[in-house]
Amino acid sequence: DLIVDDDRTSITVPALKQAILDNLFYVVGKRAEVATDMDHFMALAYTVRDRILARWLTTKGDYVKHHMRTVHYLSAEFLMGPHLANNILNLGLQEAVRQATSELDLDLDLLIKQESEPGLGNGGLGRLAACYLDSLATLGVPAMGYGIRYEYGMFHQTIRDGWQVELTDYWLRYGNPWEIRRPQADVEVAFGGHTQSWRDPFGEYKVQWIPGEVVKGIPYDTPILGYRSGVANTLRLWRSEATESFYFERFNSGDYEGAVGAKVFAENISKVLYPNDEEIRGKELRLQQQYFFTSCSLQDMIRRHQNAGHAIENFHELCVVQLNDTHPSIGVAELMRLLIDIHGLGWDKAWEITSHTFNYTNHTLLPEALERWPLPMFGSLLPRHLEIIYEINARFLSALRERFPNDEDRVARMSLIDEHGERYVRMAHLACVGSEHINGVARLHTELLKSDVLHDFYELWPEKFINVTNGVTPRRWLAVSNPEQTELMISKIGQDWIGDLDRVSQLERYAEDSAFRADWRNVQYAVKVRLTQYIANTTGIAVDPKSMFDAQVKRIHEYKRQHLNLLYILTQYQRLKKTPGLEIPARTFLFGGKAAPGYFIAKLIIKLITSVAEVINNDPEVNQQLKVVFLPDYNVTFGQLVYPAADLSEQISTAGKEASGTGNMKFAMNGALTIGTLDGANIEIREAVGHENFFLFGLTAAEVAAKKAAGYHPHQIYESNGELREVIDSIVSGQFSRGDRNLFRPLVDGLLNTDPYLLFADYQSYVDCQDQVGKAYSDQEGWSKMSIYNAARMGRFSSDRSIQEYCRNIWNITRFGVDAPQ
Ligand code: DL6
Repeated sequence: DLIVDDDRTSITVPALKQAILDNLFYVVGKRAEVATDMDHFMALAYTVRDRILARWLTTKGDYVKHHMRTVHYLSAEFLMGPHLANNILNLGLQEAVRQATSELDLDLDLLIKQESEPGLGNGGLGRLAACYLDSLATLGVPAMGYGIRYEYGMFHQTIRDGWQVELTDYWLRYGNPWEIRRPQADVEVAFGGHTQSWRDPFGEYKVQWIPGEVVKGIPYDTPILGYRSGVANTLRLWRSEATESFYFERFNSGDYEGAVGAKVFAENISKVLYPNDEEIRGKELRLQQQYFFTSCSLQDMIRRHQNAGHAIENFHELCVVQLNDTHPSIGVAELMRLLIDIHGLGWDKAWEITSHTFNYTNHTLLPEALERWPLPMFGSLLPRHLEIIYEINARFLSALRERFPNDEDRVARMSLIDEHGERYVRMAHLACVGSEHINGVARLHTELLKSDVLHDFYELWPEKFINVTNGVTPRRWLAVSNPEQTELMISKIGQDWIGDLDRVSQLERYAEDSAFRADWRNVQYAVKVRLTQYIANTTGIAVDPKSMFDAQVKRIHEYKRQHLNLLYILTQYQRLKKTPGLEIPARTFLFGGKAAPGYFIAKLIIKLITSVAEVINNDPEVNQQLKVVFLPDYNVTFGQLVYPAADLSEQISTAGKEASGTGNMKFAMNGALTIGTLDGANIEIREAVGHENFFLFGLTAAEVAAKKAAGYHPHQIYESNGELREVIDSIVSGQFSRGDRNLFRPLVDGLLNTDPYLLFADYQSYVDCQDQVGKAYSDQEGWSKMSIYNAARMGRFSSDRSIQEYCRNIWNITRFGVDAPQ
């Protein structure tokens, strides 16, 4: 069912073998006798890419030929993960490639491990973008991803003396076999300087921007192959470079420092990803990055639109833009500038196009994550855009005053400019005003946007607000990462579910089949053995694959409450010390995640996890029943090992804080049970898998708000709860810090005094629930049933479903697919 393009890209085993050898010689430039594993990886990657190219070029041609309305997903982050295994799966070449490599005496799994992952994202938001690209291509939606080709991606994390230490991630060291540089499609982006205005001979007001600096954006394209759809869309990432003219002008006039400075300015823009997931304050380079990739992308879209023979006036009919959070929201002002200053349209027509082009996804409820830029910085970097924003604001506020007369408080709250004290440009407001639709990423999150964070905008434009609950791709997160479970599932229900996860429900009936449950457990055990070996190799810690694997992997953040998990571990530790031989099922607590480099408390949480691990793992009185492991450098590659191996998934954020979560979906799809709060998508997961198959605890979002409003006193809880008090006292006593009573004081004092994320309020409920989990795990038959029900009922959480909703409810895309052969 796959195309054979020609002899060069045939998919027979002999052709694949020949191609690997040819690529090794002609592209990598090595003979097999001296080639390293990395060389062989490269040769194989080129072999796979060769087989994607025909699909890629055909897809592009078809979109143009059929004038298809196309989605442009603008995101400052794409956390793609390694491509090789995923591309092999999506091409349907798993068996052929395994056979070909084995006949060449190559270990395919070893080659797959050579690929350094493009870690061009922090966490949830960037990984969601990657899942969505996979689904867009799988469903044949005309789409393109646009972002930044950071030279240094997310930092590597090592642990020294229990603390996080950051190392740079030069992911391009050995080259990137998937991308193609397209210098002929470069664009120029301006910064700084000033504007000039005049009236033309017809009395029209005209503005020209005289920039201070101009840089060049060079696109690097990566094909994104759909799962057996025959479609390959494009991820276009921009690299910033100096423009020769700017550089040479200064050079020729003898201004060597200026010339070098211009080059440094240009190249710095795409140099490094900011490693903060929720808060970036006032960093000018970050604003430069945002404007750089957004401007490159919009100019590119306009050029392609016009090259295909379409009029600029129809731009919004064929081009739709999704803003992945506010990071590209400067695009609203930029499209206005391009349409008016460059393409000569009037304001009203330009606004009609712009406001029908953009849509905005919000990804966070944390107030500190709502982006705003200090007005002086914004104005000096983007003087023309500030003028345009003032004009958008003036028109918006006058319409607002008409609708809500005598309500200046509302006007001040909704203005695009924050005028309380220092002045700021509010990027979320710009996104709301300039977008046709605004969406949250889980039902509760969208409701909280409407009732709280964006309430004024909801009152003004209720029809703009839509919910699209997140989803994840079952290709990477099940078929690629859990081949053992995948094979067992295929043996019972075939493989259609990989492309249509709703069909996984056929697995339900096997939950009551004891032979199947035994197979399910055997598979789970094999997967845990794999992780056990990895843990031993990376940390030297021996864990028992028969113990319950209880995992919390995600960014380290107070609202995600890794330290609540620790409070339970310490509670169990105290109990075991008091009552040796206490009957509890053996548990291995697995943690993984990075802290933002400047977030001290998050780093202290890592230090506490590693310190508790050291004490517990070395205490022979407890270490048969408890083990604690912090796995360094959590990333996509490592996620692929952890999600399949977990028995229990920790989704324990304070209700009302986690927008959706997507790790919660990856775990449950792989058969883990969840212990969680009613937060983000947990609520919908619990509904889907059944309340009886989910361990629920904690306050609801409404109860959290009410408790805070009524005055919350964590110290009283500490006083009245004996087990909690003992745990807190043990941390303060220096038991986990070699006698140092001060080390963890900032963390503990924060909990005792304010506890903004209500750990103490949820402590007892969490402990009781965890005790229930322990009991449930002792009944292995019952646990397996619940595990199978979880896996079988996760169809809704495929990113394919999310993308179908975006197409229907937001993008108005009805034509899918291309002429390309499958
Ligand atoms: O929507 C994807 C993902 C959600 O699942 C998480 O709940 C949310 O925390 C995350 N947000 C970010 C940071 N974003 N900003 N701004 O990654 O988005």
